[in-house]
Amino acid sequence: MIYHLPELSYAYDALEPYIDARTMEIHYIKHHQAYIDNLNAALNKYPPLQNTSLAELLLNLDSVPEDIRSAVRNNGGGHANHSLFWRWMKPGGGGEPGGALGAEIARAFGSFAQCKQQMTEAAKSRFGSGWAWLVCNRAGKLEIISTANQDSPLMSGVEPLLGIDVWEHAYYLQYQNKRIDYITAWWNVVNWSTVDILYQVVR
Ligand code: MN3
Repeated sequence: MIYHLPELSYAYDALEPYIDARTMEIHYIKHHQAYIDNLNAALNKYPPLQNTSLAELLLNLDSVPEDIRSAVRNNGGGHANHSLFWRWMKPGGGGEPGGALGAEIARAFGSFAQCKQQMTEAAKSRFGSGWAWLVCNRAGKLEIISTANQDSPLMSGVEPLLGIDVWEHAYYLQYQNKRIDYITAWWNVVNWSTVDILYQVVR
């Protein structure tokens, strides 16, 4: 057992009415834990890989043994993505980023509203399961992208600054098929402090 469920810094019902308590509980305890269990099981077959950071494994999937490559990609990606996802939300979140991050968002997208609109569109139009991201790309520029399944931007050497999970397990109990309602609500719980911390590291 090398990877563990990170602590959640708020209660399951803390993000209501935007994210319901039952969804939070199942998402965290069942879905995230399953990614961790499957990742650990895969790495148990290759103990030396347990000393490699998850970011390194994801960036160099080609050098991961083929029989566990898909497991590492899906479950390692799932663990990396969800570990950040919980920190990207907080009760009383939302609003707009300030400081250097706010300035860079305005410079890159024209305005925060346009950045939010682009990310909302990426999240809405991601077919099937996946994520939409605000990332800092290899050229050091902010960009909106989306990925399928549990693929992480880290796989292409791109740093995720903010991500929204648009798998149905993230919203179906409360929003059913209305993904856009979930996305719209989610902006009210975004924890810009976490985004700012991540941006300080990559800028
Ligand atoms: Mn999820």
